[in-house]
Amino acid sequence: MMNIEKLLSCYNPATGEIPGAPVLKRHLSDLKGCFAVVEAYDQVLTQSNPLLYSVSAVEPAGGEGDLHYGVGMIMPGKIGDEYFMTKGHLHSWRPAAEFYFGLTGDGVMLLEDEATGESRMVELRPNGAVYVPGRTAHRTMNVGRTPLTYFGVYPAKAGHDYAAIAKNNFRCVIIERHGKPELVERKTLTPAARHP
Ligand code: S6P
Ligand code: ZN
Repeated sequence: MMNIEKLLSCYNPATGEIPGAPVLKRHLSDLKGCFAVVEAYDQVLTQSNPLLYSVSAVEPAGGEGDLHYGVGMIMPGKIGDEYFMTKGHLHSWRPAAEFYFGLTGDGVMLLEDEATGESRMVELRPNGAVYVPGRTAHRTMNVGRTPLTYFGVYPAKAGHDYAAIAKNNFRCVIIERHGKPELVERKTLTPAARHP
């Protein structure tokens, strides 16, 4: 049996912090190529490099049937009409699914089937659980005005594959239209449509 430190960890749902767990922080400069409107991205970056999100990860064991979890916090904000978001990834071990549980704030997840490109926007809210199937790229956005925190549980051997996203990005983009998040195809974002 594992020792008690590995069996129990306590997370702060307001900040996403987990005492003793490593924290990964990503700033705007770490998300080059993620936002659809490059001019808006570059313009903000010339003035500041805000923290977009942080993730604290707990990895009690790395065996075949083990699980890991991460608690993420995404700050509120936008680049043009696009919300602050995560880089997004596929799992290196493609069959690995994942559960996300909303803790605080208002979020959405963009899910994209790797084989078909089929995309869905799913709400991530307190008391809501989002199932991310295997072979599905996932990216999370804060669509509210307060920090979004969430809890994600995934197989220990899932891993992160960022390369596929860096190459092709997601097929769709989630932007704010009339005060609400909307899923649109990236290719429809002509310069005119980008700045209504
Ligand atoms: C891991 C899980 C999350 C993300 C986190 C940050 O499988 O999906 O813990 O790592 O939401 O996203 P990203 O795309 O920067 O890893
Ligand atoms: Zn994941």
